[in-house]
Amino acid sequence: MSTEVNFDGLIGPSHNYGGLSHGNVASKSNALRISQPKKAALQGLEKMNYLRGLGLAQGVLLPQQRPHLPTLRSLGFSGSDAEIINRASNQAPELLAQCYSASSMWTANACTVAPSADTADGRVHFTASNLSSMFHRSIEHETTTRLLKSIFSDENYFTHHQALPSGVHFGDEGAANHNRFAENYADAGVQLFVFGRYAFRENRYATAKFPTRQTYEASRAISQLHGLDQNRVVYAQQNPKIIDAGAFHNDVVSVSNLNTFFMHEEAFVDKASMQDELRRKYNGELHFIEVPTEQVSLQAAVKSYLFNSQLIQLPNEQGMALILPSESQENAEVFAYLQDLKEQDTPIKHVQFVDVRQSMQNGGGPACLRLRVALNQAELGAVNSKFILDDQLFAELNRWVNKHYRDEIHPDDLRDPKLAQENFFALDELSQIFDLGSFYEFQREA
Ligand code: SUG
Repeated sequence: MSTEVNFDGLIGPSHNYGGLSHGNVASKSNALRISQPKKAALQGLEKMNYLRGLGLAQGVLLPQQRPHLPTLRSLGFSGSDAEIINRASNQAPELLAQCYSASSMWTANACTVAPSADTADGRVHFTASNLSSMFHRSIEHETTTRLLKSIFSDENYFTHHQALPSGVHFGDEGAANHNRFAENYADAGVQLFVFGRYAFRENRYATAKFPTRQTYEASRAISQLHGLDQNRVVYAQQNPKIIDAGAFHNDVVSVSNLNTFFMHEEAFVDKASMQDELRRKYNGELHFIEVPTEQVSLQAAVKSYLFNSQLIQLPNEQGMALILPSESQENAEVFAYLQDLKEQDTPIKHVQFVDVRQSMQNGGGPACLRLRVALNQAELGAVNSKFILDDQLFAELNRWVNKHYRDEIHPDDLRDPKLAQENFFALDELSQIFDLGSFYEFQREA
């Protein structure tokens, strides 16, 4: 027996709207608005608990240290914490903002995971994503690797790889561009790696104007590191048109679960070959649910995040549920499509909405906030159980958020060293809740 555990990113106390992601429509259009970190984190926790209530195992990944002062130090800012912040805020406020993003909340980008049923050595493999395309995200992977190693520490079951070499040629955005198909989570699957362009080979199709964050070379390297059988791997290129419409990751235009692939009809450059190859390698029945442009335009798909939903398997033969952002309920075009979908005979039997608006305004829907890890019973037993949500942890994290988080952060608040101090104080207590010792850099510097 295997299950899929969703590890959601706990939204950090510095959640703010920096407008940092070129090509991410929501991040750009909400740039410099006032954020609500407490509300954001509580919305995230509610979503986790909702999925747990549906009978799914739910995990938690911790926020990273922000502001990330080690990065500012490496860029030549020196002195005490307050001095570094004052200097950066006077000389380069744009760098301070880069080091202040709570972007590690979007754990679909934390790493790529290969379940043990697919790997040559029978262990679960993890590779933290280098996130090279966006500077504020490129500083996540070291801490991500450290965190994953503390949760999945048993080397009999788990293997961790360093992030790929940095630089845009090996730009890797993790599970957000990766799908896996299998009849059951325990079965050997077929993995689909979606990329935006070739970095070294000539591109057959025009490439997008917006950043194409994932390269073929990165996807290929991950599949090799994870020891996958190439006869059970498919690589497919995302449609540049859709990247330019704002789908900076493939999980903005498709989502899969087990034998089902829910996608926008324009998501791929060569959909027919991708589907043929998947069918051939899968060797079983696959359900493709394609949403036509006629019913849901690219703009509506990107605005509503219809596809950035979680497609989950409910227990007790209840079928699959699509867990969507409330923005999909409010978009007339998308909502009409969903009514239609419910009438169709597909594996998707339920449609539910969750409110993660604070994250959505930075371009992160329900699916961005979670990392899927398929585990068998022995592997699940080897996971650090502190990171699995139960009533007690849910209550503890709500208490912690309510105690430490600000109601609002205005972009200018980042200039105040007091905010950094508050964040570090909160993270110090968090590391104790999870028994992590001196996990954060500021704890080791003291
Ligand atoms: O990388 N937004 C994130 C959103 C990531 C969504 N993830 C998936 N689709 N899987 C990004 O663009 C915005 C931060 C800011 O502007 O303050 C940001 O990083």
